[in-house]
Parts: sequence; C-alpha cells; structure tokens
Amino acid sequence: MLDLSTPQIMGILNLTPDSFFDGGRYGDLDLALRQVDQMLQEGAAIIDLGGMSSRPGAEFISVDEELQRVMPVVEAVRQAFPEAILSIDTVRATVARQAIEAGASIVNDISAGSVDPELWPTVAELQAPYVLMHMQGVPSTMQDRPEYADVNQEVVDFFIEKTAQLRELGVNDILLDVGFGFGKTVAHNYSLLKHLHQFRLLDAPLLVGLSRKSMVCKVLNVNPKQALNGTTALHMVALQQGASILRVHDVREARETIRLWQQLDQTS
Ligand code: 8Y4
Repeated sequence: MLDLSTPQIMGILNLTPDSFFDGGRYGDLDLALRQVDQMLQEGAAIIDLGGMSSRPGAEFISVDEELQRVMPVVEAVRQAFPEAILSIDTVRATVARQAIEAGASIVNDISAGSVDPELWPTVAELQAPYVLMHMQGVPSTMQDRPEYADVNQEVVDFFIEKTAQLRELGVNDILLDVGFGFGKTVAHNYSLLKHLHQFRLLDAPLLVGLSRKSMVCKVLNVNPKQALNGTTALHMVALQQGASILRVHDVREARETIRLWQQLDQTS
C-alpha cells in the first residue's frame, strides 16, 4: 500500500478551530480540497487530517464537533482523490472508526491510547496501521516541566511496552514516533533526534514530526512562519538517522530534502 523502501511525506491538513478551517463555513471545504490537491501534487504520499488541536493549552472540543470538522473532509477528499492515503489524527475511537469506515487508512494517535480505552481495540478490529507516539504528560500541561532520567531510554522502554500490548490486541502495522515537543525540552528533542537511529532496532518505520516546532523556533529565535529553513535542516538529519516518514506543513521543500538525501544515500 505504501512503499517505505524510500522516505515518504505526510502532509498536514489542519482542521482545528485555531486554523483556517471552520467546518460549516462556506468555502472551507473547497479550501481544504485545494490544499490537499497541492500537497498531493507536490509529492505527499499521506494526508494527515486532524480536527482537534494538540498544542499546549489548546481547548478540548466535543466528539460531535470533532466529527463535524473531520468527516466532511474525509469524505470529500476520498471522493476527489480516491488514490490518496489518509491518516486520521485523533485520540478518539468513534472518530477513528468513522474516518476509517469512510476511507481513511491510518490512525495517528498522539495519546498512545491513553485517552480513550476503546481506541486500541477499534484499531485492531479495523486492522488499521497505527502511529504510536510518545508523549510525557497531557497536552494541557506537558510543557510545564518535562523531566527524564534518560529520555532515549525512556522512549525506547515506552515503545517496547506499548508495541507488545498493541500486538497482543492484534494491531499489526505500527509506526513509531518519538513525539518531538510532546512533554520535552529543546535538549530532550535534540537528544532524541541525534540518537534517532537507535529506534530502528525496534524494527518499525519511524515517523517524525518536527515541522516548524519549538525545537526549531527556540534555537533560531524565529516564529513558526519563519521556521521553514530550520525545519528543512533538521529533516535532513532525521533522514540520515533513518526516518521513513516526515510529517510536514511544506511538502515541496520536504520532497527536495528527500531527493537530496537519496542522492547522498546512493553515493559510494
Ligand atoms: C506550528 C508547528 C504550530 C507545529 C503547531 C505545531 C505530531 C503529531 C502533532 C507529531 C504525530 C504540531 C498531530 C503538533 N505533532 N502527530 N501531531 N507526530 N504522529 N504543532 O510530531 O504540529 S500536532
């Protein structure tokens, strides 16, 4: 279904209250479809759709509101771009189920099943590929005081424990994600990036989400709008460390980065 013998791009489609999208607003669906069209043309293999913000301090929305934001887009994208692979960014079983039943393929869950106990059994039942992401704490407070004895060891242990539980439930296709910025200081994030290669030992594809995040912005003293160049630099590091999927806002630039990495990788 998805060839991971070479790195691929997951394009971000934000459908959150703090983005352009407001479910019911006239023209919003059209705007979302045009953004998807552009990302696919620029080389995204997967489109990640999320209706609930996971930013520090973001507001919680109801299941109904999340469904109202996400489902029309899943259905419209499905219809307009039947070949596109969609991932649903949700922590809720109901949203995951409806999205998968409407044609989405992948469940991207930043909570590692910790919010909705029905999510993992649902993913198993639907036999959907699942993104297992590490987070310390919960979004509302995760950046208050991140603390680890050894961040790399802790994330490895987390992956080993959770993948065993997922496989026990019958979840067969697991992607691993260290969760940059989710309960981590800048130093923690860079330690994970520098040693990302170690996670390859777990024998699952690695997804990285660092696009325009604070690990770029804080070091460069720029805002997210100004963080594309820094994002690109770190994407190249992630590729060198064995990342299989880049979750990005800027597909064209990520495509170029992968192309340059391939050239380097094929060089003796
Ligand atoms: C500007 C830049 C503003 C970044 C906000 C953000 C990940 C993820 C997010 C990730 C996976 C974000 C849903 C945070 N990050 N899913 N989701 N991995 N699997 N913030 O790193 O992009 S949302």
